[in-house]
Amino acid sequence: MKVLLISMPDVVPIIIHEMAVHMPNHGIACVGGNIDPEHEVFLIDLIRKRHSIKKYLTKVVNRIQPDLIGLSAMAWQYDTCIKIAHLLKEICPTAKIALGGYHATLMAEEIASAPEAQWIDFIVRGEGEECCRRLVNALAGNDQLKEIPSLSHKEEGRFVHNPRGENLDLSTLRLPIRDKRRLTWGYHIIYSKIELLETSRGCTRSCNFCSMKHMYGRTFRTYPISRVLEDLDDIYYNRKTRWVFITDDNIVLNPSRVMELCEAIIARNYKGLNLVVQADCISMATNESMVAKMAQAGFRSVFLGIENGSKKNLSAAGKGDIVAASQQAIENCHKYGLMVIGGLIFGFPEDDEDSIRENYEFFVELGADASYCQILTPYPKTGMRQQLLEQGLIDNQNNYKKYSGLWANVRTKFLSAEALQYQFWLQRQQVIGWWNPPEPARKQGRLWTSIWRFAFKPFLKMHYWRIMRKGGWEGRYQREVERWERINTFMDLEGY
Ligand code: B12
Ligand code: SF4
Repeated sequence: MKVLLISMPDVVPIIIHEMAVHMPNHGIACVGGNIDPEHEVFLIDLIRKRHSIKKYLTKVVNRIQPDLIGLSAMAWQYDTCIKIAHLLKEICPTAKIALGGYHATLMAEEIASAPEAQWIDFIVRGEGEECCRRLVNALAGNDQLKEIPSLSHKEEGRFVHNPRGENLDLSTLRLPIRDKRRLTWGYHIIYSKIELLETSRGCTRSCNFCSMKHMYGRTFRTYPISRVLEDLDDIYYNRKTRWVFITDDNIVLNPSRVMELCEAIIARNYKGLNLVVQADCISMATNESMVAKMAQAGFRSVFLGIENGSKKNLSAAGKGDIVAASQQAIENCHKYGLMVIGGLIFGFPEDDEDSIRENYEFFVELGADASYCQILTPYPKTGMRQQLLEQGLIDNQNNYKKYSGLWANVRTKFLSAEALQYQFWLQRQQVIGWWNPPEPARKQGRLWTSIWRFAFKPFLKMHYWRIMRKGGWEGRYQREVERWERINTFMDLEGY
């Protein structure tokens, strides 16, 4: 069997320009790596082919003639995913199409009964390695579709959803694909090569805006440390890549394991290794020795879910009061030279103009090095969505294309969705303003931070100054919104 796995081209410029970070999709790499070796597997990350999707897919699919094409999509990429499924059925009618990933998992029943089900043959719910491995074998005649847990397949033209399988034993999984079977290339973080690594899956915390509970339940599973090192060796020695983004939901849930993992990485003596990860504030605040060890092992940047400075909003998010923990976590990170990217969420029911500004001011006071700001998004099946539905605060319930964190799909008790969107943008410009790379960032990238400070920033300031002279803040905002609209509009997919 020939299997082609594809991730979506849609991107969000939440922290930085959409061209500045292009990472490979780890989901398709893991699924592909676990298909039995007698089958041929190819991977495509369409993020690297954003401007020629139809032409590129037509060329590759005609060359490979795959038997199965797997598509991976988050909620806000689903619209593009369906257009691509339609296009692929046109290019290669004999290929079967499987959907996997978050949206397919959370919305399997809805997808199965929607008109677009005509373009889809299978839905893989939850973890894909074992289900897809068996699916490929079944298509080769060596397994039975109806016996494969977590698979949705068609019988007499209608979808049947097999019962969900158990969470996988991570120690049994083979390494993800990063070799020539990956047909797209050029993955980078501000033009340094980057690869992805997974050391654990899941999270036991209870943030109610998060989709993870429906992927793995509230569980936390880890890969054996020897397997993590084998994977890191592949990245470091075979791919010759020094920047590694760790995809774990929350690597620090078990601090003693993090210590053990860091010791093992230090012992391997990788020179120039740079690790980037996301972590929760409480664990980073209460385990200073772990933070110190992480810095020693090569961790350079940490994304912290700070979310909000208001206790009321934190409680609405199911987070508990983490304000003091956020401060301590940042202090710990800075003490050991880790750059902190602080995640903030806006648009909770009680938010008004003042509280949005206060949240940005809170962020500035905290002294994190860069902000990652999103608007509260009612992802399908989350507790947050249910709460907001009950309060009548969701403005856009069904157009998932806008569910990327950049758009206001909700209103608050005091702001319409449009006003929330504008305040979210405006207050950010006024309170946070232009990014001034702090010392930890400058240390990590002297060249790009200098290019930003001395070339891009002055140019952009001049550019926006001209725009604002004509149209003020409103005029500049309208230009931004038009740009965001264009980012994920793919002209060659129009009509599908
Ligand atoms: C790492 C990560 C990122 C990285 C991106 C890495 C990358 N390569 O793009 C960063 C930090 C940049 C990021 C950004 C965003 N992310 Co993110 N991210 C994650 C995270 C933590 C891990 C993803 C991962 O690689 N997992 C490891 C792999 C192995 O697992 P996987 O992707 O789930 O794949 C498995 C299954 O889903 C399935 N599968 C997946 N695809 C397919 C396809 C087929 C054919 C099959 C059969 C199976 C299959 O099998 C795989 C193996 O078991 C997830 C949460 C999570 N734990 O998954 C959130 C998550 C995917 N992100 C999410 C979101 C919303 C975003 C942003 C939109 C946030 C924002 N507003 O900025 C952006 C969008 C980025 C972009 N593309 O422009 C949401 C998606 C929610 C949803 N319902 O769609 C998640 C689930 C977070 C959450 N807690 O809710 N993210
Ligand atoms: S800490 Fe992160 S992964 Fe865990 S529940 Fe909260 S948002 Fe989800």
